[in-house]
Amino acid sequence: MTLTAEKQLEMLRSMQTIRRFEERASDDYREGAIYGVVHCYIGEEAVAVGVCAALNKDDQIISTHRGHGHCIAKGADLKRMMAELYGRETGYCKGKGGSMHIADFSIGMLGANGIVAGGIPIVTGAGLAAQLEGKGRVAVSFFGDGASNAGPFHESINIAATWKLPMLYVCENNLYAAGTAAADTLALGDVAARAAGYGIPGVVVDGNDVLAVYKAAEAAVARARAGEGPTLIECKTYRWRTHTERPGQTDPRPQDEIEAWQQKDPIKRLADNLMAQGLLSEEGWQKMDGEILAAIEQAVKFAEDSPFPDLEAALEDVFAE
Ligand SMILES: Cc1ncc(C[n+]2csc(CCOP(=O)(O)OP(=O)(O)O)c2C)c(N)n1
Ligand SMILES: [Mg+2]
Repeated sequence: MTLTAEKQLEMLRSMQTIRRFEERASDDYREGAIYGVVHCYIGEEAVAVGVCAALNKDDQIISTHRGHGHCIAKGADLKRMMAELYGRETGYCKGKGGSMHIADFSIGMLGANGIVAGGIPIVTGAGLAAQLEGKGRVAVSFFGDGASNAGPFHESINIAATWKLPMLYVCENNLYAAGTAAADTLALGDVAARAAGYGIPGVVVDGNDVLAVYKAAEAAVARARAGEGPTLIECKTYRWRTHTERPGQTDPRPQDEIEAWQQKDPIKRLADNLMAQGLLSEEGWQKMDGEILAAIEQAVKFAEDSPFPDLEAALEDVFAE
């Protein structure tokens, strides 16, 4: 299906919102205003946005430790996200979860997850629920190349393939799991090749091309809704920043590799493409960016103006003792 200009502009806005949100979160983290750990998705925005653009609001997704992009792409509220990062009572988890635990069931965002591969079985359960309910909903698991080597990935994809669950398994192959190169842990060059072992389609997509990601997701969603089962989509991409935002950490990745991937900026690529077609002007792009920055400024102000949770609240919402 050809995407309308309006939809492509929406996708551009969503990708730029992720980038600007994280640039601000990173700055504020380094200044000590944000607690816990922050992992940035910058450089990988086209994956979350391309996939989520092919979903309905009631379709469900699960995220990873690098979760801001998935939240924003699924339509999460920037104010409640920023308040959560700031540890404030108005945040998505009342300020008690931080960056790696943002969830919003009302938009089908089942949560980020600090356990590598931990979200995959959970969202496979959501896929089973979707199948049992029979309303045509699909469930999407986002995970990294590192997670694709963990047991929960294999166990989940096996049962989803066998039971033909309406699912998308979206691997964000950014070539590294923290400091470990995928080439050192992946016997096959492509994670997508593993799909053959489970009897489902596996596709490799340029994860920095949001339109290509959308197209692959759209086909997989159609297959899932038709009752034909899951698809494994591997998006080749790259994170621009260090594994976490903690200052001073070593980054084993070669500088020229980082720079080469920055040349493949997914946001610039879509913006240039829209400009070449006359669907976006330089002024229009500046205006959009200005609106995004203003929304993020408001989100920060909302967070700063919100109280920290009461000390007694530490024992509320706790499900294990
Ligand atoms: C079960 C588990 N093991 C180890 C870690 C520490 N850890 C956090 S992120 C990460 C790397 C994950 O790599 P990948 O799945 O490729 O995701 P990426 O960070 O590249 O997005 C590791 C090892 C963890 N959080 N959970
Ligand atoms: Mg990775």
